[in-house]
Amino acid sequence: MRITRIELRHTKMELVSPFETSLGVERFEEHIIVRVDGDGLTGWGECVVEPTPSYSYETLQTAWHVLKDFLIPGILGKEFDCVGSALAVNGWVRGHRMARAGLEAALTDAFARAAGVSLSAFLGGRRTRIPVGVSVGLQPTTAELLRVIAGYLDDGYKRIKIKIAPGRDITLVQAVRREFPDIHLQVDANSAYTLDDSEMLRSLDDCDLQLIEQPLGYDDIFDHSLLQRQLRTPICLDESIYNTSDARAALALGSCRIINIKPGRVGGYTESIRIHDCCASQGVPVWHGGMDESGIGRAGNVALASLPNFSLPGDISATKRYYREDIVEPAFEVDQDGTMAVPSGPGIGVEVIMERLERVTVHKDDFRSA
Ligand code: OSB
Ligand code: MG
Repeated sequence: MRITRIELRHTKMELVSPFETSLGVERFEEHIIVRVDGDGLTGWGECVVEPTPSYSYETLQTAWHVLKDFLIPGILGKEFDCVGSALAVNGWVRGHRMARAGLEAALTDAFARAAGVSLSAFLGGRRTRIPVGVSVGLQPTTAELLRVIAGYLDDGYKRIKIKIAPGRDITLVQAVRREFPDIHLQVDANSAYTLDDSEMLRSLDDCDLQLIEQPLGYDDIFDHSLLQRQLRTPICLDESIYNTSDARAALALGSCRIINIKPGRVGGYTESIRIHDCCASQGVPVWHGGMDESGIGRAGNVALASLPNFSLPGDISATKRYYREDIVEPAFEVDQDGTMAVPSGPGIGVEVIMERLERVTVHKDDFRSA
């Protein structure tokens, strides 16, 4: 495939309700939508950067810069026989994983379409439906949290993750457990604690949680190993796993027993699959995290999560949990059994509605080969 045109769009979409975590409150999602054209085909990808360097050190501006000035010039106008050969050209770029993942996603969609297969099949996925869960932000009151969770259980979700933060942790979890004794429940701290909080974290052991996600430092592996020794509940790492080497270190040290994989965080599908395979070889389950993607990123997540070792439900929820109107059709839905269908059409398998994409575009830039 010869890459003839690449387009970047800074998009801004309003969430149906504000999403609060230990990192702050979000009312809008601003991402970069990447479009790659070649051989008469179009591929789409979503770069899950945020405007501020909070969850990740990358920002919308750094990703735009790295894409525009390095990654796009590396491949524009060139001919590639597979995704890997296009990635290899930009292999010298260190870090900036979200920027790289957005471009890899668009290229992979284009190559899957060229092969006439779904992205799921192209990546090695086998399942036609995947188990999904929902990530519930911090709420103004405990009563509101219980009400929101009840609504999601009605929607069919079988696994609930709640965000916790210092002062808004054990009492919340106990209240949720009292109200819903049997649900699969997990918590996500987004790095809000230190080893000084071990006592509170140990008290979570009595709440029958599936896992505690990223309790300590966003780039820590060692302290998590000390904490995991004190806990019966599995720790799951999100922020501190950037690549397969980190995953191997974390598993060897006993820093976690489960890993959350997000292609944006680790630099794309290829690295995600390496981590998936590494965990599978050690009997460690993984699950697919989320970054409040639009339907373009969500379609990619669903396809990746159809690989066999994504055995725990992902943070891949129905479109209506995030947006009143998405930029793709059809909308993603969750069934009463807590599963979501994996699109089977070519590539990402959903249609990008250009008029809606245009409406959420704040700024765009377009790069063409001579
Ligand atoms: O830590 O998993 C996280 C959203 C943005 C950044 C980090 C996280 C999240 C979520 C939402 O938890 C997951 C989703 O439903 O997309
Ligand atoms: Mg997380």
